[in-house]
Amino acid sequence: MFRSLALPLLLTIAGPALAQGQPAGANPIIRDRFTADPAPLVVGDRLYLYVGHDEAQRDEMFTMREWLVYSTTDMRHWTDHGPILHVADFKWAKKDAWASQAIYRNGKYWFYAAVEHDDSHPGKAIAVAVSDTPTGPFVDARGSALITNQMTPKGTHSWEDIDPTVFTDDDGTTWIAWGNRQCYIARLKPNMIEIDGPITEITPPHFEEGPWLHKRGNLYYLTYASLDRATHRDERVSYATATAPAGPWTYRGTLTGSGKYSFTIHPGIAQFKGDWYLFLHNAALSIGDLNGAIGRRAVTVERLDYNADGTMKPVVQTDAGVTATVRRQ
Ligand code: FUB
Repeated sequence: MFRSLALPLLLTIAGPALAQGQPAGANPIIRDRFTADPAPLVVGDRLYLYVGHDEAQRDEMFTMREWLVYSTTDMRHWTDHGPILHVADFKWAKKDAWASQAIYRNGKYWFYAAVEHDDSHPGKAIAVAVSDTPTGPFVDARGSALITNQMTPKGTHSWEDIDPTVFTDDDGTTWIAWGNRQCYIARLKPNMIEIDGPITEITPPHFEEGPWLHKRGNLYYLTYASLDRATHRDERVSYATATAPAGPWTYRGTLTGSGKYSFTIHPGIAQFKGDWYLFLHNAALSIGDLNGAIGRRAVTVERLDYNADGTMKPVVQTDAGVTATVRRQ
């Protein structure tokens, strides 16, 4: 269906060499902590990257208590702004600082994230926090969950309502999509803390989790972690396109393979200073005696290119990341 990725014709290493012998900006881009579920947000000439902090010890699955934010102006050098929010800041949540995304609207920064709700609404839920700046401090914007497991009764498992992605269209409507196995979409009210109207299921083929909405030209993209259990053990990234956020969505196939050593993968897409980027995570980082694992991931970034018809060119995950200047045919 798609043109295959042409071999790089030109490779340039940029930026100063790091102690480990990796050029600045090579993958993984954060090396002193395990990070997952990257969500970029461009504000002026700076790109902010919101991530979950993976703190799993030994063979723990996920131990995630807080979200961190980093920023860059050149896609090579990253500034650590520290933790911006702890799961305990949502008084109604029990645990699990899972995937998130921040968006700017009405003069404020809105941060949507998956957490585990307390026993009043069992299951995963989606929280919303607000700040005057992209680096916080963020505070719970509602004092309750925006979306609970009980609001999507079709789902068969308790972690169905995770991984929010938010996108404001040219007409000013902000949409939120989310899900695990089922993918849902709804409008947000202009106050950004309430769902406006119905929740619609838009589950594309092999949808597993981690949806990401973006628009380029007149085309909408729903990019997501996919799992074809008949053929693959680990998630890959797939995508669908549409001419309206509510769909219908047309499946466009896989965008990437699996993240190195990782069951999960999580796309985050942004256009920055004229180029498009695809953020992902893998489990290829070791820190001290802790190796990468399902709950010890590392965020990466690759350039994203489009074909003339709007489809995205398959992305090969590399160690060089954006430090390689790639010219495609
Ligand atoms: O990081 C915890 C969960 O794993 C995320 O919410 C999913 O997208 C997967 O990456």
